[in-house]
Amino acid sequence: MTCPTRLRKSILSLVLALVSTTVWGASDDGPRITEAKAFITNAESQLEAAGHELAHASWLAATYINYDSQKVEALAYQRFLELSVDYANSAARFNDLALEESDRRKMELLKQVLTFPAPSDSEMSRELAEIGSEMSAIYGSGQFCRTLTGEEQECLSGDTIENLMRTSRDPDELLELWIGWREVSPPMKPLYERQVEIGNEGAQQLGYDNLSTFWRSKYDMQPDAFAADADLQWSKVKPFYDALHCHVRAELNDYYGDDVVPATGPIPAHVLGNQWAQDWSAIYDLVAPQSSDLGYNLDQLVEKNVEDAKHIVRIAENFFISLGFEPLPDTFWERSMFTEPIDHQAVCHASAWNLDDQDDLRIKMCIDKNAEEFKTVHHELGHNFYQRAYKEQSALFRGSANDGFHEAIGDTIALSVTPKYLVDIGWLEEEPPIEGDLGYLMNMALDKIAFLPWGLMIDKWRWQVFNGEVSPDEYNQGWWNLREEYQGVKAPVARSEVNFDPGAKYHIPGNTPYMRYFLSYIQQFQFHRALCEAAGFEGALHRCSIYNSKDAGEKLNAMLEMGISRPWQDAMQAMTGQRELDASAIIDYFAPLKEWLDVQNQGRQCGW
Ligand code: X8Z
Ligand code: ZN
Repeated sequence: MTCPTRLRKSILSLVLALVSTTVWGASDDGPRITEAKAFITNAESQLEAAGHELAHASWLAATYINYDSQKVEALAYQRFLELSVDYANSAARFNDLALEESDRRKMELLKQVLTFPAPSDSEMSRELAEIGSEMSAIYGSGQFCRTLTGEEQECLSGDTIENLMRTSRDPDELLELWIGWREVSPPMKPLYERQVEIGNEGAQQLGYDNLSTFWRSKYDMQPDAFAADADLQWSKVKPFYDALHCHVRAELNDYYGDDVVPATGPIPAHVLGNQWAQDWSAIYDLVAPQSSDLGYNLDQLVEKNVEDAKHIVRIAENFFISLGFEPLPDTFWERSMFTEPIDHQAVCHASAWNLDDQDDLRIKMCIDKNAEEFKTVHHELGHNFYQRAYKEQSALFRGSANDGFHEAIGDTIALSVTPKYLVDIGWLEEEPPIEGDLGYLMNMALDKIAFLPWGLMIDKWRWQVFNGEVSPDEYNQGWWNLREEYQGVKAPVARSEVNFDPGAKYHIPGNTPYMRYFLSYIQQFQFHRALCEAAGFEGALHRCSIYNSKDAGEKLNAMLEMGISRPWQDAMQAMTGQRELDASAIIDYFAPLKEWLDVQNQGRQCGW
């Protein structure tokens, strides 16, 4: 039965509501809405111009480290900081307005342009800008000099040390390199402490409790809910990590003996084939399932089939072209840095750039011919193709749906570097038999699963530093507490607060938030699953390659083009049909390996 009285009332309130927004609302807010729109237009064009100036200065500072390039970068950065802080603070005056959704989003994004906001004080902006440039330069020009036989000295760059740590199996050498690289970071400690002080003040001025809440506020959800979701995903993958840790420790104990790798407790951090114990795939040979080797060695295939650094990039570019993307522009090939310069210092840590937000795409890398770098090149090009896909968006919407998306694109493509793909590009004659799959999965897990706790703990440490839970006289202890708790690794020698081990990882002096990689390592399996489905693939996910699939390319591009114009949940839905982060994809991918690990670990004492 209907109810005429209630109906009449609701029609009346509807009419009133319409009148109040269209007539009264317009007379009140109309001019202010126009003002808000003009404010956004100005902000976008000015930030864009200052951003381009900064991008060129930063490119110079990163590819040619010297006193002047640091100065030029710090000055450009100071200008950009002041401008963005100014806009971020001024945006608050439109808080009470009923703006249309996309303008409201832009107002929010304006607050989040910076990673480390400075307070509105030009002296502090200058200090913050100079600290940033100085720390990056210390890291980028860092070296470890060791004495060879006799008096001869050999100085090694961070990149060279990283390569040696992948291949060396001499525990004394590994220890020497591990300690040596960490001599680079103690001078950063006072700089870092001051940077946190200034950044916290800047975040507070923008209305956040501190930098920790500020950093966690960039995910279209409440900051605490974001942290809780990351913990939840980790709790789902942790049993897998524990099983991998258990097996790897047992095999390393077998290989190196009790003195170097005890059979119980955390694993010493220098023997996992990586300077930071974040990717263990370099020790595949030590831990591989003996009866199920993957049947080929990607390091050797790269070495055999690749002419030089540029050639690797061409191969990765070709993958994107096979999906339907346009080739990279000529300027990419002319302006990128592909190898470590021989006559000056540069920051070797890989990165991808778009200097004019249109087609001035570049990568900066010191490419070596090995499997890890082969994947990293795909990773970097993922950034470039994403940047180009969203270039038509307005300035504030040119960005990744959330920062994990940007990190996940190239990695998603690299998940398609399967044996079938290697056959397609002529590197293998035929696909190895299915019996080798455990070896393939082990190799992948040593990268993708081993990474997760590291991906999570770095920003856990920073959040604790930012909110004061870890004070400067506990920086290093706090770091190692988390490394032990999450990764189950320990420092191979005693550490103290004279050390600043966090600073020996690029993203700490470089001020790059790290949770993005944790997200990426979960999301890329969701993306891979969705794109394989779009490509019409049926079978085990780890065998799927989307190479040559225009359908997968279209699906990917539709998401990339959105930039950050919509909440990330919408972008996730466009690609996967899901609206949330979901560890089930990575767990399913590796399920056969988990079964095998559980059998291997029977009778072993796991945990640390
Ligand atoms: O820093 C990177 C990329 C550049 S965005 C090379 N990655 C993290 C790292 O090296 O620590 C990719 C994997 C994690
Ligand atoms: Zn990246």
